[in-house]
This record gives sequence, C-alpha cells and structure tokens, in this order.
Amino acid sequence: MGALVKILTLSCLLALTLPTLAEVGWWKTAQFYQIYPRSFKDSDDDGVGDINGITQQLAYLKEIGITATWLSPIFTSPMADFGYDVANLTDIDPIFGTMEDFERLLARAKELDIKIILDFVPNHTSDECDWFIRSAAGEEEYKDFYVWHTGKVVNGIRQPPTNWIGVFRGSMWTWHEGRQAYYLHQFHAKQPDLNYRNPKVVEAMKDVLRFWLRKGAFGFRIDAVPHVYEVPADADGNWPDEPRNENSNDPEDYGYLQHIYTTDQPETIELVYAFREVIEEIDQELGGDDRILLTEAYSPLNILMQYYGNGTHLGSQIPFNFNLLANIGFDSDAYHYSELIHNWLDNMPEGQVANWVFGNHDQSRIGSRLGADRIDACNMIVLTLPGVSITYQGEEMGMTDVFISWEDTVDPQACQTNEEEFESHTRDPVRTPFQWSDEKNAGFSDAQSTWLPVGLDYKLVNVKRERGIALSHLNIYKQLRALRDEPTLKQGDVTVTAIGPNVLAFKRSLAGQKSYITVININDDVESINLDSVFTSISSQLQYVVVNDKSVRRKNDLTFANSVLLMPKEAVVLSTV
Ligand SMILES: *[C@@H]1O[C@H](CO)[C@@H](O)[C@H](O)[C@H]1NC(C)=O
Ligand SMILES: *[C@@H]1O[C@H](CO)[C@@H](O)[C@H](O)[C@H]1NC(C)=O
Ligand SMILES: CC(=O)N[C@H]1CO[C@H](CO)[C@@H](O)[C@@H]1O
Repeated sequence: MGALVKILTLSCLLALTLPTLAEVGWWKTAQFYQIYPRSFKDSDDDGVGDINGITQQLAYLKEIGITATWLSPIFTSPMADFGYDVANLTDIDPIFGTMEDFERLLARAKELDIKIILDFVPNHTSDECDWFIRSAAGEEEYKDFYVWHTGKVVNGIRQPPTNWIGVFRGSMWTWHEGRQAYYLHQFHAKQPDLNYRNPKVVEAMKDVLRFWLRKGAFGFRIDAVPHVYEVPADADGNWPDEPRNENSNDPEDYGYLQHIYTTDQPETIELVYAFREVIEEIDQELGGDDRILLTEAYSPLNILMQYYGNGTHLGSQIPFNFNLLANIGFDSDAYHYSELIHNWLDNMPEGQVANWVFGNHDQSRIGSRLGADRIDACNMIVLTLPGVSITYQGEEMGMTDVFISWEDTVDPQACQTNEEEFESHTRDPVRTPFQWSDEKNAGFSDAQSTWLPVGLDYKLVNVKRERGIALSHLNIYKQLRALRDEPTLKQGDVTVTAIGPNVLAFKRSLAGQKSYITVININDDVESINLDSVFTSISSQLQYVVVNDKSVRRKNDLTFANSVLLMPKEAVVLSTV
C-alpha cells in the first residue's frame, strides 16, 4: 500500500513537470516544411511540379520527420506572379491539378499524419478574378471590392491620385479604361489590391478560409500581410503622398519612398485577429487538432509581437521570425547570432512559442548567402532552439542558388528590371527543381525541359546520394530531427550565448533530463572553449550526439566540458552524461 502511494505521488510529480503532448498542442514543437509546388515533383511531365507530385513524395516528408507542410499558392491564377495573383481563391489551377487531386493529397497526408497548410494571399487578387471584373464594371455588390480613384488633373493632364510606388517598380496606380478610374496595386498591375475597408471583402475572405478548413487544410500561411491596408482616405476621398527616402535616387524604385501610408497600418493586425476567429470557429465546428495561422511580415519586432495577439484577442500562432534570415550575413559574428536569437526570445509575449527560419522562396539559399560550410550550422540552430522549426524545400540537403541567365529568367520581380540589374532582384535561383536523384532533371520530371533549369550540381547534391553518406546535410538534418523527440528539446529552457566572436552556444535543459548543448564555430579558426565556465550545472564530461563533417570527433565520443576543441566551421550537439 505504502509503495503504491509512493508510486502514485511520483507519477503525479512527473505529470506536473512533464505536460503531455496533447496539452502542449501539436504545432508548438512541430517541424514545418515549405513546399514550392512548381518545383517539388512533376507527375505529368510538363516540366512544372504539381499536386500529384507532392502526394507521390509525401513519404519523403515523413522520412525527414516533417509534421506539417505549407504549400505556396496552388489556386487558379494567370501566373503573372506565379500564383500570388489569384483569380479564384477557392479553386485549383490546372497546372497543379484538380480539386480531386488536392483531396487525394489531403487523404494521403492524413494517413501519414502530416498536416497540409495553404498559402493565403489576402493582399490582392488577379485582375482576372471575377470580383475584379464585376468591380471594374461598377456592379453594385462589387463596386468597392477594390480601391478606385479617378485621379487628379494637374495642368490639364490626368495623374494618379498619389505618388505611391509599387513593390515591382512604377506607380501603384493603373488606369482602367472601362471604369474610367485608377485602381491600386501594391505589386503587379495584374494584382489589384482588395479594399479591406469594405466589410463585404473581409466577409468574402473569411468564407475562403472556411472553405479550405472544411475541406481538411489545417491552416494558412498568410502572405505579405503588412501590405493589406493603406491609410484611410480623407473626407474628400483623397490620400497623402509618401515622403522621399533620401538614400534612393531612382524614382521608379520601391525604395524611393518611405512607405508610411501603405504598409504596417494598425488595421492589419486586427485583420489577423479576425482571421484567427475563423480558425477558432472551425476548431469548434469540426474538432480535432488545432488549426493554425502563420503570418509572413518583414516588420519591426514590436509590430511582429502584436501578431501573436494582444491579451484580449488571439492572433497568429506563428508569426514568421525572419530575424536570422534577414539580418545574418556572411560576416556576422557569434555576438550577432546570439543577439538576434535573444531579440525574439526576450521580446515574445508570455506563453507564446518561438519559431526559427533560415530560408524561403524569396531569399537566397543558406549555402549561397552564408557559405556551404554553414548549412549544417543553420539547420542545427533552427532544429535545436525551442519552438517551431521551419525549413524551405532543399535546405535539408544543402541545395544552393542556381545561376539563371537573363534569357531564362521568369520571376516578374526581375523581368521588370533589365539585363544589368536582374540578378539583384530575381528569386528564380532559389526556386529551381528539387534534386531527388542523379537521373534526368534530377528526378524532378521526365519532360524535355523544366520551367526553370535544374541546378548543375544535382549529381552531387540530391536526396538519393545524400541518404548514403553518413554526414551528409540530409543525414545530419535527420539526426537533429530525431533529437527533437527528446523531452529536453521539446520542453526545455534555453540559454543562448556567444563565446567570443566565433562561437555560438546554447544549452537546452529540463529538470530530471539530460541537457543538450549546441556549439557552433562560425569561422575558420580552431577554437578551444570552456563550457563549464559558460553554463551552470553541466557534467564535467560531455558526449557528442550530433557532429558535422568538419568534426574530428564522432558520435558518442566524450570530451571534457572545460576544453572542447572546435575545428573550423564545426557544428555539434553535445549532451550531459
Ligand atoms: C471559383 O471556382 C468555383 C468552382 O469552379 C466556382 O464555383 C466559383 O464561382 C468561382 N469563384 C469565383 C470568384 O470566380
Ligand atoms: C486588442 O485588439 C482588439 C482589436 O483591435 C481591440 O478591440 C482590443 O481593445 C485590443 N485589446 C487590448 C488589450 O489592447
Ligand atoms: C496577393 C499579393 O499581395 N501578393 C503579393 C503579396 O506579397 C508578396 C510578397 O511576398 C508578393 O510576392 C505577392 O505577389
């Protein structure tokens, strides 16, 4: 009897210190993976990836331990901006397949316990969207679905209502002959901005969310939310000009103006709260695992933190943390890494979950931006810090930017520039076909040619080959992923520090469990560090749990905590013994 009571007490204590996963919420420690569908897998050999291709390869996501994947847009689109110009928000573009294909993808994903997240593009629709066509025709219901203005007349010449410059260069306003008015577009002229100051638009967009959630999507990644609102018009229906940015001399360039009236308006956050209400509503309606919002915004930290919620209203569970992605450069030292990691952890509202991102479809790849010998280090940071990890397709095996000539360039952001400048604007190099194997087109497609050329390094950098190499990027990624099942990595605290300019280290710890210490030599000096003097309560000996190919040590080797030797660019995870 006495023994039983003791055991019960003990298990109660354990239950207190180790919440069960169900309480924690599936997404809080999840591995997310971004699929760029045009380039993941082509099932019908037209040279463009598609939904059936993703379905075929879902087992690969399982292999690398992905919990949820978000798909860049798959909706009906004239593809002026590769699907970020949506013509029908509730239908699938034929280039990617059919609604039945998507339903099969959802069914297969459910079998494999992988959640499908959709990209939601709220800032605009295509000019071929039925809503825009009706709005341009002045139909009562849709007349104010977009932002229209007749412009102003200066010296007898008609001009746009403001000086605003769009992200893709040139005026944000385009004249519409039919309606005899200008419409606003923050991006491409084929992407008219929706008018969110019209409640009907908000309702229509909420219905779009409901549609996909009821179909079985587990949430959305919301694109470019800072651009959703402009400042309200004054009583006469006019807007103010934006001030000059003295650093830029190119009057067509987005950087020419300070975008104080067209980005980060306070209403943007309220819209995210409104979308979250839909998520909660459908959770109530359908039950099951939580549905989630991820929001993409390159905004100042104090604004990003409001995306989480404000105390009375819930926001996005995962506001993308682009701190590392946007600020770490080739020459960044360990203090810089540490500071950026702290920025997020120290400013996050109580009870929220951090997330870590090093790549996406808009940014140069890790290996090209920071050097191929830092790929494992970055994956280690993303996978061993607390919270959610987010990986862009190909980063797990170390794909790098592929050179795309001006002739082959298709990204509208680059095509709108010229042969001299396109390279600093193009995003094609990070969107090339996924490298599955050393076969034709890297195993991506059997087509004669693919929509973007395949990387020249595909015979060396591909999934099939890397599976067979013990310390390939892919296998290190898988080991790091497996480590995330440890309670310490799931729920433990973190202490992050720079040990001098070259070494980043962080310790994860949880009462009664092993501690794990990630140690990264960012540069090319051999370093000898004393972890004993940096971290409290670690054992005098530590064990190597994950090593990269710069290490002279092997997995399971032991080292003294007070003298850990690091080779140039060595990145390891150690545990207490
Ligand atoms: C989108 O497509 C669906 C299915 O084809 C159709 O029922 C719906 O009317 C379309 N919506 C718009 C806004 O064009
Ligand atoms: C949170 O935001 C909502 C919506 O904007 C607002 O109504 C509410 O007052 C805010 N709450 C706090 C505590 O600021
Ligand atoms: C619909 C929309 O706004 N699309 C744009 C939103 O922002 C992204 C930038 O990330 C553009 O690429 C999209 O075209």
